[in-house]
Amino acid sequence: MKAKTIRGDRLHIAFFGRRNVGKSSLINALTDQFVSIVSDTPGTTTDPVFKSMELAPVGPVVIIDTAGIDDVYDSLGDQRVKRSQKILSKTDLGIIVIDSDGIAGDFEDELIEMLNKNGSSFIIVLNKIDKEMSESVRSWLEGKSFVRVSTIDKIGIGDLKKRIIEVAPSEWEPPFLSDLVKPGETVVLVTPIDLGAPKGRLIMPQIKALRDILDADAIGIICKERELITTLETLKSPPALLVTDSQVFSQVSADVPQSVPFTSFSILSIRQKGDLGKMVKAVLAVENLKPGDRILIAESCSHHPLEDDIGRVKIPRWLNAHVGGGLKIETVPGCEYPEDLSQYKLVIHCGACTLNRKEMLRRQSIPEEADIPMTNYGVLISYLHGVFPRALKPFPEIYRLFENKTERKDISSRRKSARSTEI
Ligand SMILES: Nc1nc2c(ncn2[C@@H]2O[C@H](COP(=O)(O)OP(=O)(O)OP(=O)(O)O)[C@@H](O)[C@H]2O)c(=O)[nH]1
Ligand code: SF4
Ligand SMILES: [Mg+2]
Repeated sequence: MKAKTIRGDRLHIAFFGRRNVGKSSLINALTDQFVSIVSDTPGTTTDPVFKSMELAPVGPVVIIDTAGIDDVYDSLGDQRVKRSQKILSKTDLGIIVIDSDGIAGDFEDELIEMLNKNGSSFIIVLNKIDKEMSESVRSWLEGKSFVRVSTIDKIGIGDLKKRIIEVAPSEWEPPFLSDLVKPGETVVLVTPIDLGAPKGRLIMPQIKALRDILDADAIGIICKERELITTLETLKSPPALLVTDSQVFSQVSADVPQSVPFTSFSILSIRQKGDLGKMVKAVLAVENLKPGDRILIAESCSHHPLEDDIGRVKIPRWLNAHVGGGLKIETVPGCEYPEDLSQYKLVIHCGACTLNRKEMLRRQSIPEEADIPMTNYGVLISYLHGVFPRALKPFPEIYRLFENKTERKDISSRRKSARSTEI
């Protein structure tokens, strides 16, 4: 199958199948929302239904429900067939739904052929597993891989989400920031040029931000933290968004009016690569840490550590200062975690700039399955530097969960109480 380019910023997931197999029921169960009307009358969905949404942990998607097609309507002249076929060309990922006690055969084979021709990935879903399987369905499924669900008994919905992440085209990722600004708006980027900055170039998240600003037909202004106040003073109106390097969070948050939405490159980065909401919830585990607890810092590449390396020096120093010292912090570079994660009280993941979203979501699911909280550099630094939850304001769905949390005191005021730092 040839790889295809993803339409826009959202993964388009379309549900196909015969009438009454439970396409609309499956969409409602998967999204945990009422998207489409369900009824036992075959042919209930007559026109395609589009719903843009955030499907955790998959990311921003467009869910498309289609009219069921089968023998009754299966003539090429029928408008339903034409409309459903049109959807095929918009599909990044097709979900072919069949029902356990129904029939499956040529129609489903044709769907697979058309999706393949279109370069779209697909998943076969066997719905209504609470009912006995018919012979037609059993023989059609032979040798095929499929996900078993019952929307009535709410079985298999989690398995389908996992499969969607596995099968989603690997080049698919949500935007870095282009969805946060409108054409003509201004974005200010704050990038310190310190000893840690590479000579003569910008780093990947800064380049991505600049490119996304251009893609959004917005205006990008870039400055160091020392020039920020002057930069803001030269603007006729406040910027629509300000993005800073998280290492100067405290200073920048003091210089920027509360009304300006502001976040960091590393938070934008992890929003693009992983499930930001979960990373944010997990950061609250910091409050339960005690001296002696083991912490794992997971870096997804083995870069050459700098003198004042963020993962090996700065984060351990800030975290120990917050807890009162004595944490046992280990750093693991590369793609795999240590075998036994249960010994750790918290996993802190790097910005994942070398990973694609699929791989990052996989890495996020491993500590989650072991019930170990996992947060990330950008989220943790915002928490430790007193800009939590302010740095989440550009993402209203996540901010709302934490807006009643008061801003934490700046880390510098806590340092005095820090005991010895063990790295
Ligand atoms: N037993 C059982 N019934 C289900 C299940 N899922 C859906 N149904 C029932 O199947 C019927 C059809 O469901 P819909 O979701 O409307 O099916 P559809 O494929 O969208 O149908 P059309 O829009 O007509 O093509 C409804 O009566 C649902 O309650 C299931 O898992 N088990
Ligand atoms: S953020 Fe992670 S993947 Fe990117 S350079 Fe740092 S350690 Fe490597
Ligand atoms: Mg329907």
